Amino acid sequence: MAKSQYRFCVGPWNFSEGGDPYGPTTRSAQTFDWKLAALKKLGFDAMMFHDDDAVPDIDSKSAAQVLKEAKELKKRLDGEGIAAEMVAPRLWFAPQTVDGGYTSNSKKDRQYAIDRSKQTIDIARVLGTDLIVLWLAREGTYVRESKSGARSTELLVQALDAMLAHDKKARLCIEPKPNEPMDHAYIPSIGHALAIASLTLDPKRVGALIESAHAILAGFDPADEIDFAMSFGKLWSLHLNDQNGLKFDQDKPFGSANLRVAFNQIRALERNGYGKKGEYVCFDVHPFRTTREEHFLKHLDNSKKTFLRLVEKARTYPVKQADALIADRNYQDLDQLVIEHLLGK
Ligand code: GLO
Ligand code: MG
Repeated sequence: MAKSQYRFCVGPWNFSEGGDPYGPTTRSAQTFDWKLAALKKLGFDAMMFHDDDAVPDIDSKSAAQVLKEAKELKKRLDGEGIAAEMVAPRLWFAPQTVDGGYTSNSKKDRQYAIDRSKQTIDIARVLGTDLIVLWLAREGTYVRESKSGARSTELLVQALDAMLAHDKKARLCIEPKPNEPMDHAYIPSIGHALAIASLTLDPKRVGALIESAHAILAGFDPADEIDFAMSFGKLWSLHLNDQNGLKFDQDKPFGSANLRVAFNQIRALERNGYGKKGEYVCFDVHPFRTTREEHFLKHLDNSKKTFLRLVEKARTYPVKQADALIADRNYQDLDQLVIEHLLGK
C-alpha cells in the first residue's frame, strides 16, 4: 500500500444508528468512550467535534462549566493521543435556530447564533485547535420571499466578523452545501465561500471545507472544487464520502457510488499537496441503515482503505502515456487508459 502523508479524522456523529425520517434506529447508541476507542483501533489520528459533542447539553450549562468540561475532554484526548481537528457550532437543533442561525429574521435568535459560535471558538481554543467549521445548515430559505438574499449576505458577513474579532487566531472554515435541510442555501459552493471571505474583516482567516457529497448535490465534480479551493490556498479541511446522484444527502462510504470521481479527488489532493500543512482527511460517512451492529465500523475502515488504494492508483498513474495521448488529442484512449488503470491487471 502506498506510503501516505495523510492523517485521518472522523466525528462522533459518523457512528450513527440508522434512524431515518421513515423509521427508527437500527443499531444501539454507543458512548463517547466506545467511539474514541473504535477510532483509535481503526488507526485514525483525530476527532472532529460539534460544540455539543464536546460538551453535551451545552445550552443548559454555564460558560464556566462548558470550559471546565472542554478541559476535561482535552485531557482525555491527550491521554489517548488523539487530536481535536475542529469544532463546529451545531446551529440547527435549538429552538432559536428554526428560522436560521445568522440569517434568522429574529434579531434575538441571530444573537443566540453568534454567542453560541463565540463559545464554540472558546471550546476550540481549549481543545487545542484554531479551526472552526461552519456548515450553514439553516442559512437559506424554504420560501424565497421570506428573506432577502442581499440582507442575508450582509448578516453572514456580520456573523463571520463577530467570530473573527472574538479570537484573533481562529480560522473559519465554511462547509458549503446547496440544499438539505433548506430548499436553497445561501452558500452552496466553494466559490460562494471564498467570495464571502473577501467581504470580511480578515479574509485570510476565512477558508473552506469540501464535502464530496455536497459538491455532487450542487452538480459539480468534487475534484474541481478541490483544485479551485487549493488554488487559493483555502482548503483547510475535507469531508470525503460519496453520493449517488441528486437526492437526499447520502454520506456513502468514499468511492461507493463512483470510483472514478473518487480517484480524481485523490489526484487533485495529491497534485496540490493536501495534508502538507497539517490538514486532515475526514470521512463524513454513515453506515447504511441495514448495517448490523457487528459491522458498525466498516464504513470508516472501508473508506480509509479505498482512500489509500486510490492514493496508490494516483501515484502509479501512467503519466507519460497519458501526456502523449493528451498531446495527440486522443481523449478517447485517455478515457480508456484511466478505466484500465482503475481496473488493474
Ligand atoms: C451535513 C454535514 C455535516 C457537517 C458537520 C460538521 O450535511 O456534512 O455532517 O459536516 O455537521 O459541521
Ligand atoms: Mg460534512
